[in-house]
Amino acid sequence: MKLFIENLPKAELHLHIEGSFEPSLMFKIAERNKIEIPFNSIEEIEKAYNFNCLQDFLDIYYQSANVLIKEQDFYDLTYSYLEKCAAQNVRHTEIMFDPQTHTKRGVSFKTVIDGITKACEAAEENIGVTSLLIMSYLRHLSEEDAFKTLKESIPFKNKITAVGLDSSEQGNPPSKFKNVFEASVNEGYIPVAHAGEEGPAAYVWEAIDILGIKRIDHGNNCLQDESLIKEIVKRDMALTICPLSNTSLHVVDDLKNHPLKKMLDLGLKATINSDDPAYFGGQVNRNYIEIQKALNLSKSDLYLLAQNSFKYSLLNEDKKQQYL
Ligand code: ES4
Ligand code: ZN
Repeated sequence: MKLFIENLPKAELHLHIEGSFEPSLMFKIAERNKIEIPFNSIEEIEKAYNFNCLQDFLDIYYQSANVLIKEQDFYDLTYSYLEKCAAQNVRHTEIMFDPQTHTKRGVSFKTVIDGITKACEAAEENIGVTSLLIMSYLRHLSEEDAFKTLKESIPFKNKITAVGLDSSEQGNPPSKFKNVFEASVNEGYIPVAHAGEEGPAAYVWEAIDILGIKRIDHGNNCLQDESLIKEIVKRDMALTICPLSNTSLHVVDDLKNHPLKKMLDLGLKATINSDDPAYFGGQVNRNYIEIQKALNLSKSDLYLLAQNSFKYSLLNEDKKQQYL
């Protein structure tokens, strides 16, 4: 099974580039930028990666991003992730980035996007991994702040395919971002959002009905509402499921109780992703391997999940056909 998974061509549809920041690279970049980090060793960092909930994780995730200052830092971060894609037979990836995490600290939007896009272009050329970008708004900040980010993105519009919504879900419903999503769609960005990770099914409804999202990040809690499940199936929307993220953040108590198989049985279009691989104990292939073991998935389940990853990518139809 392990070999079957490793050889399976796949796409990754839910990945935060800041969450791919491995401790070894963090030390290297902190040193060259002469920034103090509150850890003395990789072991100390790994020990700190023990989370009770989403917020616990986010606190450390934003702190780690503080060492990213220069275009080269964003380049190295992104290229190092794309090399891991190539090694895992991940042929295509849709990378989320959080501009506000960096612009809030005085790093310019241009520095962030130039570093990331140059790495994506080089990786496509050198190792054949294709990618596109999803600019994610931080939902714990105001809609006005998201509007500022939208405005900053306009000169780089041709490098960005979609907008997303991430960070602390509870208390920050999709409806808070109604206007900025509408404006983003008017600029040509495809809307997606994290919904139903820690938040209720009602937030998934809002993301669909109010933000008009085309794909649901996580979406686990849609299972609490039968009419919602029906609607998602009817609209043929995919869920980007992240098994090791779910157990790390206690969204699911044990992989053996993960609802993935149930989702497939209900006709929901699930995909397997790593979310924040440097923090949650595994890249995409590890997510496939662990969930296969826990739920005793068959080869045809795995093949379907990998097929879904291409079918529900945001690539235009022509490009998508090359993978299907
Ligand atoms: C995230 Cl797992 C998760 N959920 C919400 N926001 C995020 N940002 C990075 N990882
Ligand atoms: Zn996520």
